[in-house]
Amino acid sequence: EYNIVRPKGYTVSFHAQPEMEKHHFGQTHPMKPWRLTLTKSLVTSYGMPFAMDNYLTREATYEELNSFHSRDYLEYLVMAAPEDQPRDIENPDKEVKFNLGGSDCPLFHGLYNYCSMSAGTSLDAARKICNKQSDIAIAWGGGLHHAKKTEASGFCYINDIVLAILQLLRIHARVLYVDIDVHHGDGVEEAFFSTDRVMTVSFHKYQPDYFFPGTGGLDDNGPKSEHNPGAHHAINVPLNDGITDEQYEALFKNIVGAVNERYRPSAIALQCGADSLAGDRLGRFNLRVQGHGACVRYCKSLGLPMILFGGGGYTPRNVARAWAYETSIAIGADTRIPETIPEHTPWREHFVHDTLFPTLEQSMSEPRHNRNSEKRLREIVAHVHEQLRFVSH
Ligand code: VJV
Ligand code: CA
Ligand code: ZN
Repeated sequence: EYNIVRPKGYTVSFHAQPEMEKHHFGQTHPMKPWRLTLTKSLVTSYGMPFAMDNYLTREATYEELNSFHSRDYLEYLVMAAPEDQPRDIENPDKEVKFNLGGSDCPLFHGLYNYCSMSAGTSLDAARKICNKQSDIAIAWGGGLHHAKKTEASGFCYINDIVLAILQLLRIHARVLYVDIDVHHGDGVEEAFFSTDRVMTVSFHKYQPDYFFPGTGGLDDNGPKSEHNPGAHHAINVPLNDGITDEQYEALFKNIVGAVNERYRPSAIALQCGADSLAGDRLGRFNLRVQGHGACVRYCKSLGLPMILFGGGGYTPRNVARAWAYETSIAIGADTRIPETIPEHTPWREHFVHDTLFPTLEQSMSEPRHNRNSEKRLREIVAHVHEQLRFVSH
């Protein structure tokens, strides 16, 4: 028997919009908004809503989206209809305009509503942090880190993270952005390229011309001009296939710990893309739910107000496991929840194995070869520490 209680003197808010989960990118598209329903189902069956403030979020307004995105792009996004989706079997990546309509960012029914709900979730989370009504605000429907000011990219149309950080900057002098999605957080990095008020740190698989989006090399640290305040305020941690929990956790604590000490942010925005888990349809790493969650636990231990965003994650059962476990970390119930998925969990059969923590063997037929040498990881750490010497206290 276990008991989920509200953490004392500590507020966690959970922001979601079930309407968002009903949207479809297309039959076989890897991005499945339904994974959010599966996540909520697990969070609820473990009794976690009792320990949080739960909010049904509103849609972001056009003006709110316009705080980052250009009018010409937004106007097109409002107007674009699924009928405009090219039906060119020969050339499925032919896009219409603003990188919309290709196979990565298709035009689908209700696209604008989907985008404004995702953004609304993250904006509501940011407002709760700004008003000091939450210590940790959870927005699993957000985390769409590739979207650009005037262009969709990599399944992302509206950059809800940028919108949320812009809200945090009204109150917070310095915001730390951390990104554990298997892809490079290029849209967020680019949006805050020229400012020293946001420091971005992305861990990702890096292999230019092969793995999306191809940016985020070790030497990409912001503008090269020393006169630009954004110089040295982008940290990239390029990784290879097969990285393990032990390596990732050590790297994460070392780098995020050093960044925190040097930069002294007053708030953290953490993108928790679950495509860095073992067995992900698009991912390459060997992380388990515990290793992924350890990053969230470490950020929480820094004692700063924090937003947790979703992001990638293409094996829905594992996305739900990771985000439910990370919700339990936020409320401090991670040591008390049972490892066996509760009997009464809706769609329990979708989890295949009845544990919250599948082994690597349960996650994939054959574990991926680890191509991260200890020597290379030490070089990465050394480079990051070198960069941080240029960041003023
Ligand atoms: O690699 C790419 C771009 C291409 C052009 C489009 N084709 C489909 C693939 C190659 C160069 N895109 C990536 C985008 C990844 C986005 C990740 C988003 C996040 O997790 O970071 C945050 C939410 C890519 N990788 C795999 C696919 N696209 C892919 C897209 C499909 C698909 C299978 C794979 C789109 C439709 C369908 N199948 C039916
Ligand atoms: Ca990343
Ligand atoms: Zn991703």
